[in-house]
Amino acid sequence: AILSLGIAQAQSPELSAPPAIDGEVVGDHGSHTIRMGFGLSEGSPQYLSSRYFADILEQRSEGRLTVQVFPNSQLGDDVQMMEMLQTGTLDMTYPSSSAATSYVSELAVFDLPFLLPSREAAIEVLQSEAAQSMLDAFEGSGIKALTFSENGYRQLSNSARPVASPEDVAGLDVRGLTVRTMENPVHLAIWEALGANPTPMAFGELFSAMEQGVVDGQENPWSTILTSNFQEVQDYGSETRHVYTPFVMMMSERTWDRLHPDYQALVQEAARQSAAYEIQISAEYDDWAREQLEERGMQITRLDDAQIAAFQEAVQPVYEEWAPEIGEELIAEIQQIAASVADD
Ligand code: KDG
Repeated sequence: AILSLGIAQAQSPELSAPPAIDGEVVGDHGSHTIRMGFGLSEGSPQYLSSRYFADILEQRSEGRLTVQVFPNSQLGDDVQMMEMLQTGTLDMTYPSSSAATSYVSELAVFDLPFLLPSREAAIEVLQSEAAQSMLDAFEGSGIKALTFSENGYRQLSNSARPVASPEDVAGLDVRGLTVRTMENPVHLAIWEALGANPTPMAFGELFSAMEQGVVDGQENPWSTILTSNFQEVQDYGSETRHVYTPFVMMMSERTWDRLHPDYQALVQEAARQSAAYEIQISAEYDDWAREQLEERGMQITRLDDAQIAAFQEAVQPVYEEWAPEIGEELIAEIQQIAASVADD
């Protein structure tokens, strides 16, 4: 039994420890249990940082605020859980921004391909006023958006063939890859432009869809691919970095309104602190995950600048179609923030 445990517990990366919890203990304003659900699994940076969020609340409320974390889509998918927040049947969820564009259309700016050239630029954008206004724009929807954090750069994986070009996605003599996407129209447009057959699907259904051959592939950060064991059903990976996806940590407005203002302030502070921690370990985890995937037999294709440029060119129609919809001004503002980091 001990041996099999050893095998099940995959090696884990060396991640920074969460910062010590400091700050005053908040006065007694009653007890609350907060239930938070999301799609990723126990090993993920998202999960680890949500545990840190729980610890901050618990310690600083002397146990009066407790957080129950439900990973693995146990309570539903991103879209369903946001609806549960609106009706007050769930307190918190933590989806990709891409799942929330029907609430705040500006969030779709993050779905534009090859928009954010580096993590540094992406993080600067997440901390900008423009990003804060996107969180504020949830007001009135039944959802209180607390903070952005990092899902990360999305990479293509598939079970059919190595992919180094849009032609490999589209297939010349063979059919185009069937690629699962999030339920987001910009993502659909990206994979259509690349000649794939995009198939939107909830994250929780993805592993078995790949196992059964319903889809050939999917796209997610290396850390998600590893913590979801996708390498068991995906032989090929390509470092496309085609989209940088944030997460949005959010609470039901009904839950928020029930909390004493001191508790609200604590929740908001803990959300920011745990997001900062998540962003830190997400990068550490992602590098390690790529190595691990290779060690476990995934053949990963790294793309040089010219190869990336070919992908960029192929997805230009996505900008033509979506930029007017998302807002040329917003896109320019985000690009400017990103460029200010690159120029540093
Ligand atoms: O916990 C987050 C997941 O529910 C989901 O948002 C992950 O990027 C994701 C995907 O591909 O669905």
